[in-house]
Amino acid sequence: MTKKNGLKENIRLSATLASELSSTSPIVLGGDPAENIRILSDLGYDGVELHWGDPSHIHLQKIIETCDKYGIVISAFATGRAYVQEGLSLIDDEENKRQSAVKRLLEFVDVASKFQSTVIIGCIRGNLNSSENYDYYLKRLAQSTLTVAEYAADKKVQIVFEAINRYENNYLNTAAETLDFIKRYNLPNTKVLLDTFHMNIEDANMSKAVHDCGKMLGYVHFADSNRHYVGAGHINYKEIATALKSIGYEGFISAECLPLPDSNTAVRKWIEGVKATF
Ligand code: LER
Ligand code: MN
Repeated sequence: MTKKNGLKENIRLSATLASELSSTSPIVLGGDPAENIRILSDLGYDGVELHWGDPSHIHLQKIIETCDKYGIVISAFATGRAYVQEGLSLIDDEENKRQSAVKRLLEFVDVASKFQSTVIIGCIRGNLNSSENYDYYLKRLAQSTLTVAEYAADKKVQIVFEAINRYENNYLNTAAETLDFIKRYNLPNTKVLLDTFHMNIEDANMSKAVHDCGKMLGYVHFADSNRHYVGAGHINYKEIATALKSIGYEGFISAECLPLPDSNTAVRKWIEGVKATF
């Protein structure tokens, strides 16, 4: 594993990139991928996390050429924009729409398999109409996710399922719920994604959540309590770093934070904050 970040741990650092910025999304970099990848490389990042709703819309050729030039990898493909922009949901009551969401994730897996990247399942899980039908919809989510996870296992692509706070998704909010979902339905090749911004809202004890996931932790997003860069809020990152070290975490930690006060400052301060923490 090549690593540029200088941490002694086998942890690689990545940052979120989309075609454009939005003031409400935690995408730290937007616009020209080549320029953004160069900026990440200069700062000592190892990877880039791509946020597009449809993998066929990503100018991958340009991204790959630049990644190769600077020794950067595509850490993960995030898929939530397919829900936010097109309404694709893994629990849709309309079977053809549910299948469209599954098909989209299979397309992401196909692309990810070329780059040994992870595929993130976050808000594409959709939202429940009512909490009374929790078990019914959880089973439907498991059925959808199983199709994706089995396909991904064949292609050696890791799937990570993200615990997301209640104000964005109305189920699977805590680390424990997300871990239990993966285990209960025996989802192959699927691990948990913990995002410190969501954990700060949902998990009573953030380092316990990391310990409870243990080897089932597959990917991490770092954004501070206000969703700014690491160090801009009140999350105790020392405790989280200690927990990650003690479970022997060896995956990516990605900067999924707001581009504030501006993208360049946010990516610089984020990596300085992480290095000061480990
Ligand atoms: C996705 O990783 C996430 O954390 C969501 O909150 C994006 O809005
Ligand atoms: Mn996240």
